[in-house]
Amino acid sequence: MANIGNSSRSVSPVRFSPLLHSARFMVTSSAMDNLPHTGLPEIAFVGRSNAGKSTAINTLCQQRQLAFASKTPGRTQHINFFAVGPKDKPSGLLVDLPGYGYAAVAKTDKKRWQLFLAQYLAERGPLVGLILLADSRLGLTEIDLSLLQFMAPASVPLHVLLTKSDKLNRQEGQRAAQAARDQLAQHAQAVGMTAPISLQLFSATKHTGIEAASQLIESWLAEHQPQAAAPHDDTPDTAAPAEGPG
Ligand SMILES: Nc1nc2c(ncn2[C@@H]2O[C@H](COP(=O)(O)OP(=O)(O)O)[C@@H](O)[C@H]2O)c(=O)[nH]1
Ligand SMILES: [Mg+2]
Repeated sequence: MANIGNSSRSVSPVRFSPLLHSARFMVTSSAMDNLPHTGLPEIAFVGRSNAGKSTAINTLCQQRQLAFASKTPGRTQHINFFAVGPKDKPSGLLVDLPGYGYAAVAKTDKKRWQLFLAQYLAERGPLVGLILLADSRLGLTEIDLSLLQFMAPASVPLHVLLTKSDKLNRQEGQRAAQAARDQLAQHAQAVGMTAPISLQLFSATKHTGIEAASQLIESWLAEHQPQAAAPHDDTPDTAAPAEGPG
């Protein structure tokens, strides 16, 4: 399993992603049947309420209020879409999925959102990567791990951000990361998930792991850009490239 950005104690300034910085709100959906159809690859952020999802999205995008970071967890029951890339030619979408597993949410609501997540992860064609956020002090819970099962048929890569790592010392952080890696490996095998899984520590306050996470998100989107149409060749033969193969 990849070991991305596990020790970001560098003193050099964090390089934020200009692509992610370009994120702007596009649309809100409330159900599976009214998700936008743009043809753009999308990356979804998911996690238990209060895991630090909104804060992570805002930090990765260097925007204060792109995703609303609420002190009252469990309130955002909508799916927010953000576009990234040039205004006239966006190259991808970030999707802020509703948080799950918050005790104060009615049982029926919980069920409804679990069903939605299961369906979204299994059937959402444009989904090219999932970012799962989990509080590094709590680790992965049963409901986090159950996502792997929903994802297995779709073969979408998963990247886990263990958030709020500023709350742990170095050794605790390493231990938390190792424990989560072991859990993921075990669970992936059990449900037959073969897509890549990676994990890193992340802190919005200390800016830990920003670069690794940004780079991975960028690479997922880059891999899924629609193929440019073959350029119309009106170059004269004499202007053929000087270098041949080999
Ligand atoms: N110490 C610390 N607190 C964080 C960090 N990220 C989020 N939080 C806090 O965790 C709480 C939940 O964050 P939020 O982004 O709203 O979680 P969400 O429900 O998953 O969207 C808030 O009080 C945040 O200030 C972090 O990196 N470090
Ligand atoms: Mg939130």
